This record gives sequence, C-alpha cells and structure tokens, in this order.
Amino acid sequence: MRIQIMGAGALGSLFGYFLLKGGYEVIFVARGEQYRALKENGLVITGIEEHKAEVSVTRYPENSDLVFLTVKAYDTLEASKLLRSVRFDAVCSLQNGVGNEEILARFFDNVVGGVTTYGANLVGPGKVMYAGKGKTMLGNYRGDYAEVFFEVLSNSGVDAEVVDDIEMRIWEKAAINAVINPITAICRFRNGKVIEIPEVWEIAERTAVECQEILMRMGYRLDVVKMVREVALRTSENRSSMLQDIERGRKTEVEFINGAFVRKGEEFGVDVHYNRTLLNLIRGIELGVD
Ligand code: KPL
Repeated sequence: MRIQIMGAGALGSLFGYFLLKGGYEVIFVARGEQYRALKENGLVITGIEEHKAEVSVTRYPENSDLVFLTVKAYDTLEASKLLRSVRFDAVCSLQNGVGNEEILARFFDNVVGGVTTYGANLVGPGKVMYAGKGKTMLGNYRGDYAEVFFEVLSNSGVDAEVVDDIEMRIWEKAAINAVINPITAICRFRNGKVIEIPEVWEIAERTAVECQEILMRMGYRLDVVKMVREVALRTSENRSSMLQDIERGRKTEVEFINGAFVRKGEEFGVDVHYNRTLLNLIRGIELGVD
C-alpha cells in the first residue's frame, strides 16, 4: 500500500517513519529546506527511538492509496487544492486546530478526522526528535475509512483507536492547545511552567474555564482545567508547537485554536476575554516577527 504524508514536518515525518517501519511504501511531501534535507540526507529520528532512513520525497503530491495530512492548519485549503490533482482513496487529518476536516470534506468524499498526542519536534531540517509516545484517535468525518487508517497505524506500532465522537475530541485537543500554546509562545517557556508559576496558572485557568463553558454550550461536558493540568505535567519538557513557530519566525495556528473559540464564544454569547487577549497578543507577535 502506498501512503503519502502531505506535510512532512515534525509530526508528519514521525508518522512517516512509523509507517516505513510497518512495511508501507511512504511518500514524504515536503517543501524548502526540509525537502532538500530529506532528499540529500534522509530522515534522522532521535529521542525515544534512534533511526536514519532514506526516504522517498517530493515537493508535490503524487497518486497514492491513502493520505495523512499534517500541514499547518492555515495550509489545509492550499493542500486540498494540490491533492485534488492526484488520485487517492481517503485522507486523514492529524493536524492541530478546528476546521481542517470541514475544508477537506468540501473537496473529498472520504475524510477521517484524527487527534494525536504523539510528541515530535523538528530539531533541524530532516531531523525529528521523537519526544513522546501518545495516543491517536481516529473517526469518520465523511465516508467510512477510519478503520482502514486504524489498521495501517496499528500495523505500524502506533497506539490508535477509532472513536465515534471525533468532533468532540478535536475540540477537546483544541481547548488544551488554546491554553498551553499561546501562553508558552508569549512567555517563551516549556509547557510545565504553565502550572508551575501561579501568576501564569491564573491566566491559564481562566482561559480553560472559558473554553469549558463554550464546549458545554456545544454539548460537550469536559473538565478543561483538569485536562490542561495533566497535559502540561505530562509534556512539561515540551516546547509547544506555537512556541516553536514563533521561535522560527513563522506564522502560528492561533486562528484555528483560540480564534475558533472566540468565534464559537461570540456565537453563544460566552465571554471570551482571555481567548481574545491571547489571540491578539499572538497576532501582534506574528506581525512583529520578520
Ligand atoms: O499539542 C501540543 C502542541 O504543542 O501543539 C501540546 C499538547 C501543547 C504539547 O506540546
């Protein structure tokens, strides 16, 4: 089976590596320095596992059986348009943020939503640090391919599960990201500090309560404060993806995380003061980065 990783950055490359280990033919779609490094030196995995592999890498998508989409949320539309020019059976998003599956479903019949807590950091072009084992949840968003992706991941040693409430899981992860990511990106520290510094935790807790209130209006009863505590503790040494983006002078996914909560909150008449403040601060930092 031929599987394509559309967006072979940190997480995409880690999953590509898992699939290679599982015996699948994997195509890594990457850009810029990452493309050049993967082509010239192969993929280097460090951290929990150490490995070096030659990989098949392209700049543009090719025909395949399945596609894992791991581009940044703000590139989903462009990636969908590129994918429209090739043939494949189904696509599974493993991205951060809310709204990716909705965009994909405008273009494709078989769309699987995915949420993963595996940790991966890009430590240099073509070099990925496998930072944390996690869990990957999959669910049908359109069509019926979740089981197919599940089998592929399970065969590759990935801890995966098919769930029937993927939309809630996506919002759940977005809530955790809405608290940890902008705060760590603004303060430029690792995830653990969010719970260690009382003044910072006060802001984190209030943001979490706002997210929880919005999720409740959506019909999802979740203890966001508790979840944030647990994730910040479990990933205390991680530099959040938003912090990594800011450090590299890149655009962040804040519009698809806090932006999504602000839009939902306004829809429901929930006060989104903290989410809006974090959103606007990150927007400011993005504008200041050149
Ligand atoms: O998903 C993450 C991210 O950095 O995007 C968390 C869970 C915050 C781990 O770093």
